[in-house]
Amino acid sequence: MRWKNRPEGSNWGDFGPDDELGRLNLLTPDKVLQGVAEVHEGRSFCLSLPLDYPGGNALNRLRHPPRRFTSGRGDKLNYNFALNRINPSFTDVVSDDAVLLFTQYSTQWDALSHVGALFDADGDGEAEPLYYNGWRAGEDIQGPSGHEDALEGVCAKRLGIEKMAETAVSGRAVMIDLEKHCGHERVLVDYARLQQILKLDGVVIEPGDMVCLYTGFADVVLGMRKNPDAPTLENSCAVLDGRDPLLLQWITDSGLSVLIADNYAVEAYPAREGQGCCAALPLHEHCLFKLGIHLGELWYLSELASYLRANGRSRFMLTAPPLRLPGAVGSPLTPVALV
Ligand code: UVW
Repeated sequence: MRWKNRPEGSNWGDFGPDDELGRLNLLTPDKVLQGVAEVHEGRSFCLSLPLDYPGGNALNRLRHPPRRFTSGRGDKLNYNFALNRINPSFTDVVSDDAVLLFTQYSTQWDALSHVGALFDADGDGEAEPLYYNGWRAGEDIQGPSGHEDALEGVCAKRLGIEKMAETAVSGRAVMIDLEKHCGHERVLVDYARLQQILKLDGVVIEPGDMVCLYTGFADVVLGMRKNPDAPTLENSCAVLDGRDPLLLQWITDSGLSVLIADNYAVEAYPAREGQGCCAALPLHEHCLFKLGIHLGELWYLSELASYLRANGRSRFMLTAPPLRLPGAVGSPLTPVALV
């Protein structure tokens, strides 16, 4: 056993001592069939932003837009390259490219290795840096030795995003339409407000459902046409109140499998002030560290949300695997909804 004590409110060990999937374990074949049962019209929705949005780095100064390169062929660029240049009888024209991508710049999943916490799991009186299920920073999740470690170099040996990809992330999803009730106003949604909205809209969440929060934030981002300004980003649209213990308890009790939003961090960041020493990202701590709930951020939910709103529905089929990129702590993706 890697730990003697598990964090209060955590489910460490419940899915097995070496589990790396967390609540993805709830995406069972039955859950996929429940998702399939929501497909009535054969319409599909792309739930990704263009990956060069939000544009610039006003949202997070450490994350930069994708940069695209082309590979070389000797001193030539391997782009629009007519192969008759190497053999006059060839008729092909080829292009190759490569991308430098910050995995959490745009539409993304957070892996369970994205945010951990200091916690005394071995009972020696000293907190150590750990991730979900007690996997250890520096041993199970090793950082690169510099800025340019290759993929096969040191990286997350446990809890990498490829574990999520291997499950194919498919099943029934439920939309909570916060934008309908809050507009584009910056509203801190706590447990009471969330319950009110669920009741008003008749939204029911069952264990294993993938939960999506539509806030309108991605519409604000798209409207700024890749030139966003920080104050608008910081003051637009609903965010969850990660400091509300009742809201965190609801996440535990609902049995939701993953939590997704079209906003920056699902929760308010910075969070409102906490008491004493605590997580800067309390909902991240609760979901990624304690319960093994992957977080989806900056998804594009607008067209799907307006379809569901117009049709008095909240449920749909979702397929949303990340890149199967060994050891990464997050990933862009192109989620697909079917209704
Ligand atoms: C923040 O950076 C606030 O959130 P995330 O890392 O999950 O995008």
